[in-house]
Amino acid sequence: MNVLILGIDGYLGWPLAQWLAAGGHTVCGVDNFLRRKAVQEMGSISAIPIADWADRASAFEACYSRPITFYETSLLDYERLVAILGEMVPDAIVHLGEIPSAAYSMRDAEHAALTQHNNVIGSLNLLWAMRAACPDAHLLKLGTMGEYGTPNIAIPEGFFEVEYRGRKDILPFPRQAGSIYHLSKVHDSHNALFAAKTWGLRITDVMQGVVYGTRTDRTHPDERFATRLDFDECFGTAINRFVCQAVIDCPLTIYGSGSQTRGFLPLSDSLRCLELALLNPPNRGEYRVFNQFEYTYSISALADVVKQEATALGMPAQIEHLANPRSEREEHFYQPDREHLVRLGYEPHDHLTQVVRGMLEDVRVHRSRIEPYAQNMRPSIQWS
Ligand code: USQ
Repeated sequence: MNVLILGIDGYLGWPLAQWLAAGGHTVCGVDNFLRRKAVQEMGSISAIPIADWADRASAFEACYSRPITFYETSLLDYERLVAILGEMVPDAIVHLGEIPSAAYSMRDAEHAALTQHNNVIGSLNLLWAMRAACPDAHLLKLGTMGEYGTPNIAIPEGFFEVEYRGRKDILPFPRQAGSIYHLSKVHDSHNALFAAKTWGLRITDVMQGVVYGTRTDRTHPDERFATRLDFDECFGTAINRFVCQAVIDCPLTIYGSGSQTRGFLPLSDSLRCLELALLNPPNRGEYRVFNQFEYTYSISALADVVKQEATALGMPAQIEHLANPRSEREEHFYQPDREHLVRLGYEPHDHLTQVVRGMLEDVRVHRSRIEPYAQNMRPSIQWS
């Protein structure tokens, strides 16, 4: 399969390129290096050193005996996007090319507008470009579990049956996003559903939980294949931050009570599920939604696992409850479905302890690299 990865230089994009190449697929990619620039803007770095694109591309060519076609462009450049799709004629496009941070989008008006403009208009351009250049391709687009928020009922996969005033229908499940970033994903989902219905595009919208991890089952040992691991308050996610905090002996920063619960999944599972979705494309005109996570955990439970594993490795970690900088429910019901990927062959196993231990081992060799950035562990962006 010929797969175009948008956002190929990112946390998920780079290991996905390796995963798919190792699985025999042809991979090409687009990126504008916005993630590298945004982490720099936060005054931070990746805990694990990452190679620049030229080195990544030469490592890829040496390992898989074929070059990787790459275009440096933003999805905001519509004409360029149409030209790339026309040239590549991909069987599938994996869309990871968005700003992924809730906190970044809540910094100020400028970052809120930047996030929504980049994400919503970039994705809208992609839908129009696919219509023009490759209407038969499968769009595998990364949404987020955070689109649903935390309703007081179970969360289905995208759609649910409603009975209202004596009539029934199957309707999109309400989206109640908790940040300007998560709202950008909601807007994307609406546009994608419209494009499938109106232009006959085939689209899978993956509502992904929080991904954690440093390696995958298919990560090549050459360090140029390493993916980034962020720990700053915007681009570091909960477990990734906790691991980096434990390594530099900084208290694990639980926001509020830590009872807030989310779906989490290791990096390997994320990529395995994306490949499963690619191998089982939807029909023309079909817009389907997959909820994607391994298990749900409270933030406190995750911090306890990181603390326990770090202590076992000789890094006695402390936990600190900070005033929650976010507006989010801490005590809430949370019961999302995730059957669609299981039906395609995904087998969730509880890998949390094992993966956290591997992360601690991978990160601790970079302790002195992270230490000068310890101030990035404390949150400063207030939601309200
Ligand atoms: N949290 C802490 N301490 C921290 C960091 C986070 O307690 O140091 C808490 C937050 O308050 C929140 C939970 O952990 O309740 C998750 O926060 P997060 O920063 O790990 O993840 P989030 O902001 O939700 O966003 C991340 C990715 C985003 C993806 C989303 C999936 O950045 O791209 O869409 O996870 S989900 O959370 O399912 O919406």
